[in-house]
Amino acid sequence: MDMEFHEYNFDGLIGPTHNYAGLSFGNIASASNAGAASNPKEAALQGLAKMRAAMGLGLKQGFLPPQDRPHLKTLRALGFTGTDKQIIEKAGAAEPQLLANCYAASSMWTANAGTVAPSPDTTDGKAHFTPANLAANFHRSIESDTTARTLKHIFADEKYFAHHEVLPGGIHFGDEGAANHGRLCENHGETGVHLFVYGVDGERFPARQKRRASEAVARNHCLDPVKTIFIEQSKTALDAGAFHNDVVGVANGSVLFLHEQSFADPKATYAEIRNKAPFVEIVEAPAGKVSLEDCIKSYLFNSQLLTLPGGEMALLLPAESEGNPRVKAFVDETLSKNNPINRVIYKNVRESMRNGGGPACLRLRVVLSEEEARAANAQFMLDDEKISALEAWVSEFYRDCVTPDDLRDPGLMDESFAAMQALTDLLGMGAFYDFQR
Ligand code: SUG
Repeated sequence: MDMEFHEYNFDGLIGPTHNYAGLSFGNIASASNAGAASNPKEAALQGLAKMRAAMGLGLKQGFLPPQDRPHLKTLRALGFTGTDKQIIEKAGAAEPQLLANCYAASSMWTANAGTVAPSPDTTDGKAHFTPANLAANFHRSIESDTTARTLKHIFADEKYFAHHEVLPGGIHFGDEGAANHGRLCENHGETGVHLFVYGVDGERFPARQKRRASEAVARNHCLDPVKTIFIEQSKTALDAGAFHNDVVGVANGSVLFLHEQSFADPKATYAEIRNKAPFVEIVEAPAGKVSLEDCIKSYLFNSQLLTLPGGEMALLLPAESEGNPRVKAFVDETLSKNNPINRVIYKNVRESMRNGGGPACLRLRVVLSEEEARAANAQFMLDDEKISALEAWVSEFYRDCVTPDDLRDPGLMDESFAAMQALTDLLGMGAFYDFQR
């Protein structure tokens, strides 16, 4: 068996209805841009340009397709009847905010699609997937069915891949996927140590990830308890706007890169991490140099921390981080110090950032052996030809402006479904989406 493992980043291809509806309580960017005009075409092209940049570094890149929006199946379940057009008109007149929930392109943030355990870490030697229930926000909770279908479609071979049900129980087992999960390892193919970060409601904002959800995922994924750590997020970080832990920290390989106020009890947590993962290098930003507010605005820690083919690590950061002098200075200092991080690239993903989604939110990491990668559906792996085809698809079908009022126009639905039909044709997916069934 071929034992070479690589990290594949599966980015969310940003969908044609990307808009700013202020749907996510506790996500400051989402709230402050509510009602603004979005540019779906620009958003999707920015996302693809980020994927190109990662590929340019010699990294493996895949993508998850967007979901069908507006989600008519949800609107029908909520009692809106008639033709597709009538459903949009009725919902738009009676409950415009509900309609906006059913129009969200939020499946782009695939760090929230689910949690993944690579095969070197699981007792049955398969890669395990649990789609996230995203119960904390209505517009995100309606993603999980299609996400489950998508993951099974791409990782279909039961010889290599195990799929679990979305966790039951709504917010009692609120699960936000990989955005609150990290994996430390000496090499991607060695058994990893899993960090599961959960929250407890703050004074201002509710916690989305529940400890018992993280525990259930760890059980489902057949992880060795000696290699799992459950960590409480600090309420200070949550209340400052870190609605997911990946806004204040990221783990890759041997490195944990984070803000000193990420965890409720950093001292005990670092001790446990050092005990279970003795190889770890903790690179911490002191609040005196970079405040939590700077982190939330710049998304410094929502970077992709990437192991390059030569073994060194690069940070892929949003342009907002370069624009903040304290953050930029801390990045430069990190690069100059004796640690594996010695490259940085800044990318413009502003359309996503304005809804609180940085580079790390936009990708789901899946560590695969070469054999497992060959067993995955090649349609969702990127090369130059495929990424050019997706860019052409975006340019043909996407609008460059969507305002809240536009969501009431059934014409936007027609365009969105035409785009999704063309995408399923391009990717050989058949009648995949609810609107096609
Ligand atoms: O769940 N924003 C997303 C952003 C998710 C970011 N992901 C990670 N941190 N991994 C959310 O809050 C806003 C949609 C709107 O308001 O229109 C939104 O869903």
